Amino acid sequence: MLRASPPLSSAATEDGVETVLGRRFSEREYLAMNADVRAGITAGQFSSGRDHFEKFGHTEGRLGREPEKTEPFFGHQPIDERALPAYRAEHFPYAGPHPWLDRPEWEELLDEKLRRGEITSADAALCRQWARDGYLILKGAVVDRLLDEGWASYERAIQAGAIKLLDDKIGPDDPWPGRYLDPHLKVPEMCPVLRHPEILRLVRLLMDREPAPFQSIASHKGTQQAAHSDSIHMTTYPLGYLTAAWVAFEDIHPDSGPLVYYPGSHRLPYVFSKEVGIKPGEFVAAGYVAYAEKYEPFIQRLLEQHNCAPAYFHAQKGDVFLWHANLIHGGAPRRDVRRSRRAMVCHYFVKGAVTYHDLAASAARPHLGTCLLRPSTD
Ligand SMILES: O=C(O)CCC(=O)C(=O)O
Ligand SMILES: [Fe+2]
Repeated sequence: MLRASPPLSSAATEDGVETVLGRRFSEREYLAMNADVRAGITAGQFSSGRDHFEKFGHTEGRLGREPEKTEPFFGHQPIDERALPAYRAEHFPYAGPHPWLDRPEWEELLDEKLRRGEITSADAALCRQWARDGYLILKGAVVDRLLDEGWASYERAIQAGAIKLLDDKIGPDDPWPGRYLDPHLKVPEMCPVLRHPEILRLVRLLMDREPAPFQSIASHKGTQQAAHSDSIHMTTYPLGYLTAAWVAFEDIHPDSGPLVYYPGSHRLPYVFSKEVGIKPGEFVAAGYVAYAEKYEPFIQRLLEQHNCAPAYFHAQKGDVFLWHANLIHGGAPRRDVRRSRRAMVCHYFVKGAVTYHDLAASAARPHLGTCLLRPSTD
């Protein structure tokens, strides 16, 4: 079979990323993202992913969108980030627009969208559930093939030493390693999960803005994380433009320490570092000590005061749990430490919001990588 000759614009780099027809191109990522191209190579139609890209893919948007352009800030009240004393919630105005399903008039807005034919009645039902409960469960949203390919590649990267997991065992019976932040940066086969069209579509629907995938975390086992809202870790201005998606890579056993959540808790007030007495700089100096001593008990009391009852995500493989920026959740105790709980959690901001970490008092920049196209200025 003929090998396509490299175009003059091609420039290979040490990690296999090339410039092809003026675009950043990686054979491995391209094949991971395009199952039909893999099939075409097997069938002898193309000699490689690059061959397909040069002949067809470059005109078909196969590398995703053009490098992300920074979208203009959409908040009602602009701020000068350079003048901020610190990236902490108390330094941002309490200004909107608040996410449409968090507004008091959300039902009118929803009826209007239905009347104008902008939304289907099935999606309207999802929006109502989101406004009321702060979460959605998508049964079987991710097909086995994507999960199996993603996890197998993750395991291969671990075996090859490209990904190093912390030991993080909670006892001699615990066979499972610790979590890994942003596996999609090392394992392109995880990108189709992070950028799953149905997850992105729903984030777009719920936020009424364009999603910006921010971070992924893979784990073989339950986290036993105490109840929290992600908004102290990943904060937006205007507030509320964070969505999380927890994707089950296997059937989840109730004893494995499933995701625990508190339906309706997204309507409780947002709790930030200042409210619980964590000083700016305290996290950088002492890590999670103040968080464990001040924030976690505060949230526990809040849940008790409001009689919030826990629920557990007893997922089947391929199910996805989407949660609101302020839904309180955590990891249930691992009653049987030998049981795995393979999952990847993905966090999405929206384009045009200011994003930061209230707890760490620092700006949050997207962890751009293999499947998150890097802006050319980066
Ligand atoms: O997977 C879990 O147990 C909790 C994960 C979590 O809280 C998060 O990633 O935001
Ligand atoms: Fe969380």
